[in-house]
Amino acid sequence: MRFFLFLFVSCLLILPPKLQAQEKTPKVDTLHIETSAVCGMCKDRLESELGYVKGVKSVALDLGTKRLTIVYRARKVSEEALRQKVADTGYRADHLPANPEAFMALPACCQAEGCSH
Ligand SMILES: [Cu+2]
Repeated sequence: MRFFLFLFVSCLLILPPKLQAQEKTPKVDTLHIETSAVCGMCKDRLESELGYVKGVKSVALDLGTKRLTIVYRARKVSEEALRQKVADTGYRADHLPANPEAFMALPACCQAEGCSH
């Protein structure tokens, strides 16, 4: 038990300098995510939901390819967090399946492939 406490305290001591080092190199990255978006409503929904995420600079969904292009600051938000946000909005994000509850909350049209809105 003491050992774990020691580890925990060590982590606290080691982490801050690392975070500071990352802050010195502000970097903007671009991430592409394959989604299961089907229509213009999906596009609006995903773009606005992802737009709220801290660290995200811009979001654009190409409905032709269903690909989401996100420009973001890597030191503020991770790729995993961005994919998770897409999944939590009700859409598949690459290999991450959509959150079932969020998916069921989508309008019926948005749950089906081939929606023509
Ligand atoms: Cu839709």
